[in-house]
Amino acid sequence: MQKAAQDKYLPKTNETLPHYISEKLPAHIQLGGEPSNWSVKEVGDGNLNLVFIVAGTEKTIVVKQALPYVRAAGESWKLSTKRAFFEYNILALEARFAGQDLVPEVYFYDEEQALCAMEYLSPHIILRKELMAGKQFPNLAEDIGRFLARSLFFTSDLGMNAEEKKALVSKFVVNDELCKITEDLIFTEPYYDAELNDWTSPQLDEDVKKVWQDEEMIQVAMRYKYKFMTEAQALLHGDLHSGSIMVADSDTKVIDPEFGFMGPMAFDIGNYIGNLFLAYFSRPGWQSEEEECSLSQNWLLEQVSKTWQVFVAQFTQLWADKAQGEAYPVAIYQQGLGQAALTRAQQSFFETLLEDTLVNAGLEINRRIIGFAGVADFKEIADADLRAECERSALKLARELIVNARQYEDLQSVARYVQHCNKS
Ligand code: SR1
Ligand code: MG
Repeated sequence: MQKAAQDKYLPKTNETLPHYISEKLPAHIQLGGEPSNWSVKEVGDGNLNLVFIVAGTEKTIVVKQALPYVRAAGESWKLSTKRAFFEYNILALEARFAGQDLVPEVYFYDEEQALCAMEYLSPHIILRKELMAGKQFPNLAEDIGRFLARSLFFTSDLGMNAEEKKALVSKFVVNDELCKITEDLIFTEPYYDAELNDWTSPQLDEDVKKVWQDEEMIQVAMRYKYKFMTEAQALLHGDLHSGSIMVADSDTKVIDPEFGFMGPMAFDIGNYIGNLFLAYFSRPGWQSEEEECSLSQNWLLEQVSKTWQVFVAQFTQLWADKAQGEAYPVAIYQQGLGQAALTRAQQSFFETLLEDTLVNAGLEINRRIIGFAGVADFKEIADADLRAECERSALKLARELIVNARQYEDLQSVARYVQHCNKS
């Protein structure tokens, strides 16, 4: 049977959205007033989608719709609208495993329209914007550490039985288009003269050429691209940068998991930490007063180590209390070799994870400075010489993290190197 014309995918507009929503919203979500009087604003400033804020007299909601192309690049860069399916399904899994308090509530999903209606987060603001304004959040490390520990543990072979875990692998392996974007933009393009690359030129021209000739660093980048493509360890958010997190004074919400799939845990952790380092190196562009600038940088460094500490502590606790996967079987450890052997196995697990996290953080820094999709932390520093100076220090750290990750036993020693990059 032919689909009714009104069911076919069509990008929504401020005019068409109210009527559509009024028909779709579940009965317990009432915006109040007549749909024709609802206020609708399209506020999407990300790279991919339409995002509307719809307000009635009683309630406000957010509606996110995938476009059939990359918004930031224009209609010539085609992208299927399938990503709304991944976003909807991953939000549900994150609510189940990480906790509903850490992600927005979803009201409905329309597969045909590639659209999700969800909670309007207020007074939350995008974390990146708040970090650029020099703001600090007392619960941030605790919340993101918990998000990472729970979402990664419960969807791995430690916290989930093999059958359910393999079903997740097969459900999300088809997020191939967005994975390909990550494979190209993070792991490949920054390492050669790719058309979409976009750095502060001419100030960084020589620095970027050096990157393209740096075989030692590029070989590691290629090794981690392969890991990204082949290691289905746990369900990733897939794009956990500071633009995918919204914060209020003491509340944190992780949004936008459309890049999610079953991949290496260190990718999510490294992505987040890499963005804290980007914020760190951008500070001189936002705070010219030295003391204020270094206070804010110190807070960012504390966030890096605290997030990792919370992650490790909570993941270890879950491993003790909730292990039900096939990996590191209970029969071998709790009933066999004993607790000391399990502790040694965990130490080695976290050592590898820290190394991989640092490499991924370095790769994230490089891509945001050399590649397509730079970050506002740097892009919005108007003085290009100052911006390039900040970016050069970040590139120095990125190289160190990628090439020498194994030499760092903890994030405190990484912090000392960061401070050294800042001064040189
Ligand atoms: C074409 S999409 C560019 C970037 O935006 C998203 O937020 C991801 O970070 C992606 O790499
Ligand atoms: Mg996004």
